[in-house]
Amino acid sequence: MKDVLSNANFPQDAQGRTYHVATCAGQVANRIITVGDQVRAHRIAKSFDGGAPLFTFNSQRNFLTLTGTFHGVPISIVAIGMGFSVVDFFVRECRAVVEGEMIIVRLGSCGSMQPEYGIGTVVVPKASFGIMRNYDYFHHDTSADERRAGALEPYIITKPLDADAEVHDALLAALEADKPAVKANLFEGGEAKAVGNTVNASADSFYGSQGRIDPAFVDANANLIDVIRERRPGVATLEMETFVLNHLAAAANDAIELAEKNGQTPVHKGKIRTGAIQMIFANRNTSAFISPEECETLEHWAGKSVLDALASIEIPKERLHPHGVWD
Ligand code: R1P
Ligand code: URA
Repeated sequence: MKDVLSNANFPQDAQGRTYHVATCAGQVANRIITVGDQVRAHRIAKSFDGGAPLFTFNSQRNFLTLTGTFHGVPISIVAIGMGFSVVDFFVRECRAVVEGEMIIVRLGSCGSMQPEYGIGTVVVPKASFGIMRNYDYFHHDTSADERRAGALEPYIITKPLDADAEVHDALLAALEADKPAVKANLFEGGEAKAVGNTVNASADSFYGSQGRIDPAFVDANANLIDVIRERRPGVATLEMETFVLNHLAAAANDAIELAEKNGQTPVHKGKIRTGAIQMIFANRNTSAFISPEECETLEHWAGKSVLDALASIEIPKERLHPHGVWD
């Protein structure tokens, strides 16, 4: 690290660059697409006006920010890696440098829990819940009786949190408007299809808390998939970030409402709205996994659709960041 940072509570350098994402005001747009994978980020950025971003920065902590315009509308693509904690870094640090309203859409891969959604299906969830490993269950001080009595369960399953309804509808409409023609040998012999109004589960691991069996570890998850299906009937997809994104948006919006209720000025003058598109890479019903050609087809379709959807959602001028690399 070469920059001098100050403020241990929220470290930033003299230009206002944050510690991990390492961008400052004017480098990140109000509309953001977040992905796990840097290859996907660069692929989507090819659809920016002029075929390239206006601003590119890959931080020392591997958060890649690409900001450009699409049909003249400023949009940032931020590749964050995987898991709950990177979503926290990303949302808080981007919130700190963007004034006004934010619309954040996650474009990620996922596993399918529903037999009718195979490889080639792209899902737009209306809500997401969390699945977390309950570390105390595995602690050596926890008695077998506590485990048997169910006083401690190995996985915590949260209540669902909604995505923004307008963002959901715009994403689904954009996907449906631009469905790709698909070669017969792709997608388990089926077509590329978009499905909306589904429920997602975000887990804190690709492995244990998604019910994958690994004899090298004690995971107590042999029946986890059944438990998830029983507690949250209709759950369609499993991935690792969307729930935390919805949670942090709700926490930010609650902070604004609380400040206003107490007659204070909120730190930021705009709410965070969220949505997600999830591409099925792993079919947990058939055990099929996506091929590189299928992946490229889905990422192209879904990436272009998120750009179309984000550009179509109005943000009033007074709730936009006042200046940026897009001016
Ligand atoms: C696991 O392979 C990763 O893939 C999914 C999960 O949420 C997790 O991040 O999303 P991305 O493809 O966006 O990374
Ligand atoms: N990402 C996940 O988190 N799980 C899957 O099964 C596939 C992609």
